[in-house]
Amino acid sequence: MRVDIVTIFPAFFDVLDVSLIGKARDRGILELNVHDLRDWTHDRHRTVDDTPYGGGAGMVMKPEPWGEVLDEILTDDAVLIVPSPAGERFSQPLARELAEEQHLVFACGRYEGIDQRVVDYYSGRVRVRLVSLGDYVLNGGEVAAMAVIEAVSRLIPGVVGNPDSLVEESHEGDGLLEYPSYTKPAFWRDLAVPEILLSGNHAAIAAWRHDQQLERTRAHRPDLLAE
Ligand code: 6GU
Repeated sequence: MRVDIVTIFPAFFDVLDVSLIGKARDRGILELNVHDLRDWTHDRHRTVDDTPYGGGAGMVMKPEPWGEVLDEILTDDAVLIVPSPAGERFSQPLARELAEEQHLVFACGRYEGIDQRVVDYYSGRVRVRLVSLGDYVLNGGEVAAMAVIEAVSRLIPGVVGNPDSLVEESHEGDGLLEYPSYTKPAFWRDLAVPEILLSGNHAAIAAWRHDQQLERTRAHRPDLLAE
């Protein structure tokens, strides 16, 4: 998969050199390019924003630099992802959908967003998705893009070492939250590992884990049970 990110803060994405994503890049499974939007400006101050038509607080990102960089980067088969609190909610099903794509382009806006005509223009040329992480406000699209990139790239075959670790997770399979996990030592600070996990009774362990999933989901995410 090819991923391009356009941002005025390229340094946000330095961390994509490490961990599983870094390894996937080294192994050629993932091609990741970060572009500084200011490289597509032409004025002395490398201006990317201006005041909003109609008035109001904050600044809006100008369309021209976006047009220049996206004309250069977008391929016909690309999906343009615009992180925005006004977008559809990001989810595991959307991550699975995006993991099938050949080319993702992230347009990370700052301030009060990007001039709407950028989305309108490219909607006529490629598939465009406005994507939100959830119902809270971030300063810009960078952290959201990072979350989407991590959720998507770990679903690409070969990125996560053991594919079994992808199926028993929260938001996969049965739609319940994950059960709690324990490892050695059997006692830590007077806290014991639940005895059932030491029993060797695999059916009883599976039943206990399912019970824990239900209890956790009821406590933290009753909305998932209603579905
Ligand atoms: Cl994608 N962007 C911003 N600025 N804030 C958000 C978000 C995105 N998702 C949740 N909050």
